[in-house]
Amino acid sequence: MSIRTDIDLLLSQLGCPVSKGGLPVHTPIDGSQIGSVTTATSQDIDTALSRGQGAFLTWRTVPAPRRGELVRRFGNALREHKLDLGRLVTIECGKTISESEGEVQEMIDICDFAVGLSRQLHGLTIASERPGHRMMEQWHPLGAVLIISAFNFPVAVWAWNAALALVCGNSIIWKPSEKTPLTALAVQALLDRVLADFNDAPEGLSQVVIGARDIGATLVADPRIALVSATGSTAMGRAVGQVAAGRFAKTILELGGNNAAIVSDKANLDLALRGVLFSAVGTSGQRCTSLRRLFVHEAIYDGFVEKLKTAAASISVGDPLDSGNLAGPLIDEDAFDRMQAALNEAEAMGAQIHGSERIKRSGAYVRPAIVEMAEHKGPCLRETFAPILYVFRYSKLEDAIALQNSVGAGLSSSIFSLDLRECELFLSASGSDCGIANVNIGTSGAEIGGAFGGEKETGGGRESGSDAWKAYMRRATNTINYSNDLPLAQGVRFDI
Ligand code: UN1
Repeated sequence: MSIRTDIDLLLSQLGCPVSKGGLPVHTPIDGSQIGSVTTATSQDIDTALSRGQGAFLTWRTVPAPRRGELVRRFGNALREHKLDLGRLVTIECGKTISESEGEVQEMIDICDFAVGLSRQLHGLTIASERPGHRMMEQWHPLGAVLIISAFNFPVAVWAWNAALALVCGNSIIWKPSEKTPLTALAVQALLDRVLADFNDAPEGLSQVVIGARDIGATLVADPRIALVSATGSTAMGRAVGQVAAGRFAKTILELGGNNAAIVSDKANLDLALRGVLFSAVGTSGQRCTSLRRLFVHEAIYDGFVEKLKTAAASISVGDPLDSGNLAGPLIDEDAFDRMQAALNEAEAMGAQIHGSERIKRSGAYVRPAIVEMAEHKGPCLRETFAPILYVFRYSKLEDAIALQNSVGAGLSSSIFSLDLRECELFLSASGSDCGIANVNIGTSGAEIGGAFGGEKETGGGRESGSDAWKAYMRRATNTINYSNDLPLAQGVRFDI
């Protein structure tokens, strides 16, 4: 079966009408066109914003556990269609089938989490300093939430936001990457089917708006959007953050990473090798959590790096629909060019490059590159969305931690060590400065139960688990006087 036929079949199984429009959609598997979609006009955007706002006004009055019931049903629809949706993700963004099914599982997991949360959106009761008074805080729905998602996690990152936003009483508008609009339309079609059978859901509760950057910019600037949750590059986040700040809108920014791992001489080296490889090579280095820099202790450097080079060279890179492959293609030729540019820059600085050969077939298939660097400079200071792992030698852990922290991004990090003091130092206030700091696992592949996001140029936002839901609500502090007096706080007197 051709990919084109496969995709039409998948879309119909997912209940998504095959649309035709002016924006062509390509598969990175062989670069061929697999469809085309319609981009939103300014009238469409205006209509979506008004519908989104109208839907919010109704949805916020639906009891939260009932909102959770909608998300529960959606989670079940995802369970039912996990394989079809996973295959669609593979075709549209090129990650392996196992990773795509994992991505849909991540959607299911966050739905389960959000269902439980729908009965736990609670605030505090606070002791008042005034007699006959009580203080409390409540969390209320916020408004229409704009979700801007990237091609590399075309559905899971939307789901983190959508599931929480919906149980928190908000409406959602999704601006997916223009590289992966079909998965967005398919997911929306699944949700639409659930919504159609759900009495309390207002029209326009969840909408998709397809288009390029300019459409995202129009949405971000509009006062009908209460919260912008954007995943993508630091440059995109800087632009989005500034426009949103100009009108005091809330933001959750989940931007670039330049993630590092430290392999100590006291590590379980076999385990470290596997952890490093998955993080560096998985999703062909196109996760925001992908491992990009590796600090290896000098006492084990030669042996470990030799094994790493051999293992990286043996990774089967090829058709991601073939479950025997561990890595698929890069998203497009531009991504390949950016990888080459970074490698050329490293080479000019005297780095030793192992791997990185282009595999001769249509599509941007490339072997992972292990790049031994003499200095922590140049291309390793920025995120290149490709399987490049820059490797450095260290002698003192404090120095490795300082170098790890010396880049702009602050998303994910890890240490491989069996020495308690080393691990605790890494996790301490003087350790990793990232939003995610792991021990004896790699930098990628986080579970949904924790808050996901990073510091510095990663944008500071937190999504997914823990108390990330609070960003999707507004906090109201209430002071209630049940006495017949009116004492003022701080002992202030105002006698009339
Ligand atoms: C992303 O790359 O934007 O932790 C998200 C991970 C995945 C999510 C990555 N659970 O690698």
